[in-house]
Amino acid sequence: MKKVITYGTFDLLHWGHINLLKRAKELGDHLTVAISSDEFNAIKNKKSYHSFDNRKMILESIRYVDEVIAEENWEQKVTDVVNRDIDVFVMGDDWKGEFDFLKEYCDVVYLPRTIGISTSKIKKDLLHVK
Ligand code: C2G
Repeated sequence: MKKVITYGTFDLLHWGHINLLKRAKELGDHLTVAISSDEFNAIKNKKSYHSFDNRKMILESIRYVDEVIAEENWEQKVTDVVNRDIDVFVMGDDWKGEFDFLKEYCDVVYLPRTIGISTSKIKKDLLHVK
């Protein structure tokens, strides 16, 4: 079984996230998503609208996602890849190059981001809605 993993906050889930998850799953047979905890989000200077528990529940309902785990820190990726027998690590290409150190342990794939949508765009656009 070819195992894939990806990491992210996945707040205010949108079609750009789904495009990423769909393509990640197409790279193998099993997709694990590591969702940033609320505490790790603070380290990333992100405040998500939905709590970790609710973001986890939403991700677990997606057909492309087989398992959801917590992302607590920047350092856990090697351990996750080794301990979970991961074959492919996937991220959107806004992260291109950032995780090449994982090439020692698995394939590293950066997929083109979906243009025209982002959680911050949603928040900004909604600010002006009456
Ligand atoms: N993404 C995408 N297209 C968009 C928006 C997001 O492909 N329009 C991808 C991102 O590239 C990322 C994933 O969706 O691979 C999740 O995006 P975020 O929730 O913004 O994740 P991020 O804050 O970048 O966290 O350790 C890695 C970090 O946790 C990544």
